[in-house]
Amino acid sequence: MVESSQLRAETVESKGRLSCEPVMPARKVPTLHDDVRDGLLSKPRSLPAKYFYDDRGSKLFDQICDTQEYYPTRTEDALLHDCASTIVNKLKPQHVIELGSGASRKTRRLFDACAELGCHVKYWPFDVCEEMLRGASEDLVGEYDWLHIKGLVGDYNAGFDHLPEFEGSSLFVFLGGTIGNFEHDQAVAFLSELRHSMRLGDMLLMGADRIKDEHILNAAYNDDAGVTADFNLNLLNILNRELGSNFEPEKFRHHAFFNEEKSQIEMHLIALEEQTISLTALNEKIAFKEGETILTEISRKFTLESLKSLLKEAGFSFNDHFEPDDEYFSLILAEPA
Ligand code: AVJ
Repeated sequence: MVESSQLRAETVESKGRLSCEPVMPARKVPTLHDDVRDGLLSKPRSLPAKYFYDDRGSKLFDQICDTQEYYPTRTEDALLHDCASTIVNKLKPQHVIELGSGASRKTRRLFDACAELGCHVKYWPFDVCEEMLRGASEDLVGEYDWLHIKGLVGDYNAGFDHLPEFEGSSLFVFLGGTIGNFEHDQAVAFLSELRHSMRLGDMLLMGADRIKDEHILNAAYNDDAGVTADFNLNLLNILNRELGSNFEPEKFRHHAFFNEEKSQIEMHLIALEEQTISLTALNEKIAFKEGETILTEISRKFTLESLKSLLKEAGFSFNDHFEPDDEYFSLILAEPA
């Protein structure tokens, strides 16, 4: 009896520290239909990488992170573990705003440091998926009894004009190396826009993957168990569902390689045979020749110098940098210039 009422009180109490609100888009973002018209119906064929993450895609991505070959997630996590208290000490933030927070797994490293240093921040996870956001936040308020969370439901590709006002200093975090999914110009535009919503004294903590031995890069996107291949091919199931198309994933093959000239991993789906696909929702057909490819993702790899210059171009000044001994991954701290 006592136990269950205590449990109930705790749930009510922690619920009081958690709420969600929508973030209005600052502009219209292209829909999947738009992106398919622009990217898939013209050559060279491509689609933005953001469409991978339906339920199955998100689960497959989690599985990728657990493969032996995919080093970025565990490298970034260990790095954040090591530098979190330095960062928290430096900024003493009142707010942590995370772009694309997902399951907020790595962010716990920051909260552990906050707890230790008595820096009781308010957390603002920003994600398109409200269900994921609520689930992750409920766990977090249970784990950290001082943590207040306001979930921001929205698409960070639609701009930051309608973010709430954060009173006091804020740490913006953009982890996972997702910045690598953007072309250079897109990355500059995205970061400049973010900078404009930041105030003097705020900081940005960004994770980015580094250029390294080509074999290690290639292996990370070609794991032996074939999880990355399934993740890539799952995009065709997503298209079938959203567009009423009739892709047969077995008639395509996963292909990922490091394009040294562009310093990026490219993931492609290659048609194994000639085939014609109907896109019912768009009233269009696509004729694939054997060997024709769809570029489904770029994942750019940086040097410390190229990272610094990207941030500079976006109006940030360098504050600090953290890397492991093998220099596999970067966490870079920058502030509005
Ligand atoms: C989540 C975008 C950082 O680019 O490495 C993993 C996605 N794609 N394996 C990456 C991904 C294939 C990942 N990011």
